[in-house]
Amino acid sequence: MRALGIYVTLILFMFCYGLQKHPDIQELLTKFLKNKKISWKHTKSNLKSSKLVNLKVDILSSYEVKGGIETKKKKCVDCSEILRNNPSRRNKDGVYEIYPAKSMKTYAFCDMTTNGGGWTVIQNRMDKSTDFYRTWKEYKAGFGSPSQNYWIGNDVIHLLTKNKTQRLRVELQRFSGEKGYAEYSTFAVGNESSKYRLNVSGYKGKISDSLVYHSGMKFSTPDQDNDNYSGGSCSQITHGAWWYGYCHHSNLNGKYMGTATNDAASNSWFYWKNNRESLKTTRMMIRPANI
Ligand SMILES: [Ca+2]
Repeated sequence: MRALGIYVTLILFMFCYGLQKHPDIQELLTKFLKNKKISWKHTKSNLKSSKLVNLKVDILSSYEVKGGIETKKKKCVDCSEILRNNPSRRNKDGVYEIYPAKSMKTYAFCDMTTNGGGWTVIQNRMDKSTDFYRTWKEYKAGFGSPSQNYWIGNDVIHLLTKNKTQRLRVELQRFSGEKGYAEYSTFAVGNESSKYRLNVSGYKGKISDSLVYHSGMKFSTPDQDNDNYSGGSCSQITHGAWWYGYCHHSNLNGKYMGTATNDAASNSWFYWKNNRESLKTTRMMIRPANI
């Protein structure tokens, strides 16, 4: 609850007999401020005019009112809901609190700018300070820092994509500085029992599609091989965690090389330049399709 101390002096013309508090003031102010808690006191009254013949007196009264405006913080499911409930957040990118489920609070980076904003960032990489070669449990729960390098967590991604059709936007930057993006009209990840199976389709963008190949695949980590390659673990071979098939067309959780190294283990998006060049920055973010 955010309490806002306020001081309001109301000047009211009243029609009454003698010096007394107006009985309806508290009710009026409560309604006006939509408050639950208000304290008020009558500070002064001055005689303005009188008609003694009719025993009627006009009083100019002042009231000092102190109250807290009670703003019950809404628990927003994702960044699009934050923006819908608070349009002043537009163009204010940053880390916000979200509630993918009623009892589950987490922090996400919200892109409140791109194409109208409201994007919940689920993956972000900008340097090599965070290791992305991690276990199933770590990918399940998420890791890193939302304002820097992070994976929001497979459970969160599942919760955010299970009820509403979500759009996915992938934004990439090469070490040369060149930028590009891909968008998908449908993106969903199943629950843990499905091994976080990916469902993605509807590509459009500037960097060619390198993800639809992975649709229908299960998620794999170094300690869980759920890929289609019987000769080994794609996750271990290509140093990442992804929806590997036989093995990958994209590997955004692969190794951050620090230079444009062409390597199967690098964090790459193959069909952009037809190579496995390590990328300088990568971002995956989702937003409901119907906004
Ligand atoms: Ca395998």
